[in-house]
Amino acid sequence: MSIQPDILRQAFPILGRQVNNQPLVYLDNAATTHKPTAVIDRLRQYYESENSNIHRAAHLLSQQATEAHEQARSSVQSFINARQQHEVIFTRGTTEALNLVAFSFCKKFVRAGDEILISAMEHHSNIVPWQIACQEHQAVLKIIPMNEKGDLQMDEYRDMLGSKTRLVSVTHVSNALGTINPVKEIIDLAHQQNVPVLIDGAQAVPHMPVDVQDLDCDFYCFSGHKMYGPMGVGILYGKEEWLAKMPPYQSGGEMIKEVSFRKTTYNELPFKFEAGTPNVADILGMEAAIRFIRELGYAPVAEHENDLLQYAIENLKKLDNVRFIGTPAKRAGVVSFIFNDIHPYDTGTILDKMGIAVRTGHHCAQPIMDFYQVPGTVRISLAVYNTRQEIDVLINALKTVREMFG
Ligand code: C6P
Repeated sequence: MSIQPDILRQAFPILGRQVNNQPLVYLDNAATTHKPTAVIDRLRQYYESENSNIHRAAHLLSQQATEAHEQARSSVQSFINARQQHEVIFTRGTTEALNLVAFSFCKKFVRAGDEILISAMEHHSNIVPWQIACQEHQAVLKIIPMNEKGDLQMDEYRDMLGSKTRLVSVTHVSNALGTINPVKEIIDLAHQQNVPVLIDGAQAVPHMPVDVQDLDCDFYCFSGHKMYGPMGVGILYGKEEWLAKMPPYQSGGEMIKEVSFRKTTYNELPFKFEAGTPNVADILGMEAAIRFIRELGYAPVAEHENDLLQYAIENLKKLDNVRFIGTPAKRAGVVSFIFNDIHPYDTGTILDKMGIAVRTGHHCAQPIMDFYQVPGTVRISLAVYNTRQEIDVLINALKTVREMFG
């Protein structure tokens, strides 16, 4: 069944509101997507009738909340086709998942002179944790270059892999360019040298199915709020063989087996990496978001979003004076551009006055802006509820922006 946005939109209450006295046109989905009623209702239901701390008490509410929490883990496991349930760790989001691996993996496996590879198109969350870890362990952070189109230079990558490489960490889809990276090839090449690979899937999971066993990635992470789920929850998938050897990231309740003032032993996976009370309600909300995506089906989602993407690019081109930032071979959900040499912030502010939400600036990817020597871009990012008509509104609004700036 193909997507029928007019019907689908009714499931998202916020899409009915006005912004600056105009119907909301929301094209900032890479920052966060809106939430369908099924997700909002799940949060309400949890707090109205299920709320309890988990893994801690003998009483019924706690038992039920614990079961629901672990059932959600199982839903995530099947969503990404992880081999084992305990390879799924709940985090606050992609950022925390990346910090967890950077801290814990590097503490165990990285020594002075070792190398970590990331790419030229990473979000700050997949740069700074590695910079800190490399500083801590006197390791070297190396950057896989990209070309003018915004595609990674795979030959260079192949040459960079070597006996000193301890880990590769790259994004599946660039949040600023939309590039879909050839992650399977990236992983295969690294594995030929016995190097593990982390994939930042924050911008992939909303748009395409992810099968971590098929990819054979060693770690994969994503956020609930970019895939129609709540904020404050995300996933780190890790192969057991790595997670079992890695030390805890944070410490406190839940991650321990036994504590005495003399010695503490740690809990088994996944709890070793889940210190403190988890965000149960939002985890259940994320499970509802997974259900929502599965019911839609990725094939119709991709078909609809690709249609919008091509339609947007085609019509932006007709405007003239649109400088596209990134023209990657394969793209998902994102178009970045500069319009008529107008500062992106000014374009974004005027669009907002017309009810259109886009993101402007560096998109937490400053090295990409440096590469293209621009202060920032206007970024439109799509979700399944967007329509061609909304793209028309955007294009007309850009014409007004052009008139205002002469
Ligand atoms: N990008 C954007 O507007 P968190 O904030 O932890 O949920 O996700 C961080 C993150 C990591 N990797 C990629 C590729 C991302 O796109 C993001 C978040 C948002 O592009 C907010 S800066």
